[in-house]
Amino acid sequence: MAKSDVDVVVVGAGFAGMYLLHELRKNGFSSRVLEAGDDVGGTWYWNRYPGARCDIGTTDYQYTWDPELHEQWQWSEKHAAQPEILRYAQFVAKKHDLYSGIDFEVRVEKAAWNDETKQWSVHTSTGETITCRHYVMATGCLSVPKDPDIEGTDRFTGDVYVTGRWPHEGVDFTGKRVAVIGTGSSAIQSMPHIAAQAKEMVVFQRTPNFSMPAFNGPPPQDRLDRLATDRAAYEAEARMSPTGVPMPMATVSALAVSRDEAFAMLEKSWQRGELLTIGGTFTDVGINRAANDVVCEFMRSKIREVVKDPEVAETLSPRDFAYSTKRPCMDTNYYEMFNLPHVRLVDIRKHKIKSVTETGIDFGDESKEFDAIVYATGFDAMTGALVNVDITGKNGITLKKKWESGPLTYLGLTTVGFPNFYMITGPGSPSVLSNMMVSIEQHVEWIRDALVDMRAKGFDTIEPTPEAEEDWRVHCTDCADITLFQDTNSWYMGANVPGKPRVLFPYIGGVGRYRRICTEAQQRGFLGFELQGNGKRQLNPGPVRLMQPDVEMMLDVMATLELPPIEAMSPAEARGFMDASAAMRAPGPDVGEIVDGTFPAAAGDLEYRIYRPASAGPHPIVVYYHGGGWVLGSHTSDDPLCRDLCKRADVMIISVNYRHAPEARFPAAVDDAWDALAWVADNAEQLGGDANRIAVAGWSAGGNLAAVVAQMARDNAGPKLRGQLLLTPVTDGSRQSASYTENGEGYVLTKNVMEWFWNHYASAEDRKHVKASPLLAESLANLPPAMIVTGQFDPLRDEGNAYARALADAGVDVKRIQARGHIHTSITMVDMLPSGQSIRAKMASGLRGFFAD
Ligand code: N01
Repeated sequence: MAKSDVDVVVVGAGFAGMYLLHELRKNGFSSRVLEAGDDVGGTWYWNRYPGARCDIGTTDYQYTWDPELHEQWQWSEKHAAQPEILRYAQFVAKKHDLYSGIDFEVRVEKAAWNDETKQWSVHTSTGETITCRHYVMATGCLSVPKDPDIEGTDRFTGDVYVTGRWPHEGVDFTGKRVAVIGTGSSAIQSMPHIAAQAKEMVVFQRTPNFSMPAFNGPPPQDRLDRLATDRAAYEAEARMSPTGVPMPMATVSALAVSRDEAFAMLEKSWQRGELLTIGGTFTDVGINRAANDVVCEFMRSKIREVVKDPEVAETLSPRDFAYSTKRPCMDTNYYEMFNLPHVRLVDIRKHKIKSVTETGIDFGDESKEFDAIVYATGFDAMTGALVNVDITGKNGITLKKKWESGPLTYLGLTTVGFPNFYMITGPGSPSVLSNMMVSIEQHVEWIRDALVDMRAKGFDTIEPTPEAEEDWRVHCTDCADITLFQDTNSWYMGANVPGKPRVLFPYIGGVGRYRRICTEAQQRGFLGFELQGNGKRQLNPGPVRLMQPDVEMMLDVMATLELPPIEAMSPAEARGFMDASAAMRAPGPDVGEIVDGTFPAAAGDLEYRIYRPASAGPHPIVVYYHGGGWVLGSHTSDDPLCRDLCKRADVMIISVNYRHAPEARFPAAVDDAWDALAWVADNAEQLGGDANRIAVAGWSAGGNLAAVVAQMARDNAGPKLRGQLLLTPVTDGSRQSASYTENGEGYVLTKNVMEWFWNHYASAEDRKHVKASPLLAESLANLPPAMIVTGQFDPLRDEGNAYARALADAGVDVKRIQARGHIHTSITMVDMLPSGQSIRAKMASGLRGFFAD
């Protein structure tokens, strides 16, 4: 007789529930696993439609936790078919005696948290109530078929099939007239098999999908070789990769090569017959629509190569969404099938389905009879299975109610108000955007480790903090915002179910990054969680330090390059290194005109570069000072940023050079910066600008100079400045603030590099001078309006913020932008890091604001 009070209840006996059961037993937790089906296998138990296969190869879609399995189980193909995957699940369940721990044909109907006993009560379809300390939903992301949402479906008297609930005994369509509704993965895999039997098949397509041939056969030799040589290394790479499948990292933009070259590269990816290779061919398929269009065009050319009727080929060609923002499909003979005389494609955008009738389907101006209708209309994905169970947390709040406007989770694993409640591959985790096996194992292990740790420390409950949940929501949104997903109506966005909130349900920051964040949360004393038990309470609200995904990706790439530290170089070497780096960056947008020249400064002529907008002048003028720690850079070194600001703000940017340290130490740069401003003010009209609308701007050391000359202009009674835009400025060289400790290593501008800059520029005494450390000025009153941008992971963050606060205290109009998840250099990386765009848009709007009369 099974126990009705256990440590853990797990819902679902797919790959997640099975592995969790194994780990719970191994670690001495009592458990009940409840499964609605009559066998293990989860998605592979339910989805038995003909042709069902896993799109992730067998080299990657298998458990890694039992090394013996690799000897004991041999996959027959590159992409395993559903019966083989189900047999594998059964094999593992038998091998590890998992069947004895699972109750089959039991549905969980209700689960409620009792805050007095600190337990969950789980009510099942058999009338049993089970109490448990921890409650885990391992119910899968695509397990609840969605309502087809078509008029008259219940009227049809012929045979009806749903791909996600296929009869176990199979279906014989021989001699039948069959309608298939939907053209997602399930339809694309099953239709060639149905067509092979049917007398006639009509495909009702609402949105065409991208599909590529699976080229099924033996597993790829290169992957087999890697596994044979060093399985552990292969698996470790998978766990830290973006998708959970080891793949070479793309290094080139789709826009950086000719169309022919791009197509040749895509052809190579195509020939591999792997789901993720096409999208991974270039660096920017997921984030840049023009780059994505190259892939779309390639995919459409493939359809035209196979489908003989050009009109049918065009109908099958996706035109209105970016590649991979709807799940791409893998097929065997899908497009070839449309060349068969008994297969017909109906575009229901043109010939709308009016109704299903007793005998068939009325669409367009036709009424057609069928013997069978197959609904391949998809799932209420990610949240369907979770909110279908009546789950009530603290204070009587149900999960369904809490998630009315979209799922809120911390790490996609837990949610506020629901203590000791866990989701495996829940919304807000990589889940469906990853190799599910890798993600399942990671979640199971995270939950196992949490339970073991809590038990060891005597805690009974764990619940995320509202701050952590909000941080995670913001981070997920940041990640989604730089991709193309949000423009597409897909089930990833909840768009396939009427009334579902429109958000990107899975986490798109990547499997490896996600794992690092989850591990860090656990290792740093359950960061973002509150734990209680035995009269003890541990609250560690955060902060959860989350970097913009593209910034982190860039840091990852830089880490692989093992670049020499700047502070180990001579200034000449460092300048050469910076010039070489600058040559590899994206150029930035076109502007109306670029003019180079020189201006007279006290110590001789210095160069400037003018960026003029395409619009008619005279334009407001921004005198811009480049970054580079007073040691590196020139009037052209921030070229992409200057172009971007010129274009966005419709202002003239005059980037001026100044003498550099150590050849010319403090205050040479300040003197030159001042001379430049004075010269621009005197010559504004000749330069084509508006003498009454001048502002200063600068980045880093240039921000320092801009702040200093703004003070000098105030003290010298002119030139009159309309504003100062300071991007991650140096404002105080006299001491190092806390952000030096937090961000002193690993974010490009390090504590050591900054010290190297200062040492070249100014003596310890000079650093305290107000012209080196503008924050130390006696008064900051009467300075021009300021916009100050600081990066969360910048050592200079605190001194930038301190300057903003001090200006505001002195009555100056200050706008502060705290660039979440950014480092010192990332905001200037125009056309390389999309997450900087919104910050630069705000900077441009700040500039416009300075000049608005
Ligand atoms: O479901 P889908 P699926 N009238 O939502 C159409 C995974 N999977 O079961 O796009 C007419 O993709 C709908 O049209 P539209 C995989 O992640 C994996 O095929 O909404 N048509 C769409 O064409 C996959 O993405 C594997 O305009 C209607 C189709 O039905 C996910 O499961 C295999 C309609 C639904 O496509 C879901 O795939 C299979 C209506 N009222 C699935 N309602 C492998 O790994 C919906 N549609 C191999």
